[in-house]
Amino acid sequence: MVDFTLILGNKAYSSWSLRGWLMVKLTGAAFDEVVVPLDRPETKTAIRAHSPSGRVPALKAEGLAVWDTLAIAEYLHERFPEAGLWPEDPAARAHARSIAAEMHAGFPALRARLPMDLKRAPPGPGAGFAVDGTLAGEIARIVAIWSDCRARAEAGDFLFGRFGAADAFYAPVATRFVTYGIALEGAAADYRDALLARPDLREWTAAAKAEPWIIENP
Ligand SMILES: N[C@@H](CCC(=O)N[C@@H](CS)C(=O)NCC(=O)O)C(=O)O
Repeated sequence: MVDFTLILGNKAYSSWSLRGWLMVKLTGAAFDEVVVPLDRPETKTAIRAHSPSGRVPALKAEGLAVWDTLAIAEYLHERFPEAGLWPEDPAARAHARSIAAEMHAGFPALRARLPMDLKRAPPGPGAGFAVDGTLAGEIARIVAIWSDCRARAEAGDFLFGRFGAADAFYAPVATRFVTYGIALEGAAADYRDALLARPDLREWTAAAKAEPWIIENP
């Protein structure tokens, strides 16, 4: 039995923390949480007490710290092979790692203009966020990734069938599409809805809404 502690940022705003948390939840392992409020004078020092990078999430276990969501995914996959973080089939596994890495390394306009904000109320009908230029291209790329994966998936509701690490990497994007009023259709809309219906994401969102901290976003 290993004791895990997951170091997180605010649940309302820290999309990387959400990714890490969903992956640890998927293992079924018990874990403690430490939430460090972001965007404060003491934030960096508080995170560095746990995570040498000064960023969250970080997973503390077995006398070590594992930081960065990709490293956490690989650590959990090795430690809990039965959890299905990555698909069993090698080709699907390579594809899942590719799209997770693409999210990890890319989509700068999405991050800058649509930061995750679970306290934000969705806009009314017809009042969605203005999407143009680079952001439109990034959203089209995400829709293409989701649609392609769903067309290949033989069963289940997620990118490679059952929920795994690749879905955790795209889960915060589903919340952004709702809170910024970005309309989707077809397989991409169905996939967004499957993510949002998950009890783990609902649990995180309820905790996010109950947090006392507010960070102003665009
Ligand atoms: N590449 C990192 C990104 C982590 C990251 O940027 N986390 C943000 C919060 S979502 C952070 O720690 N910010 C701390 C700060 O800005 O002081 C990962 O995959 O975990």
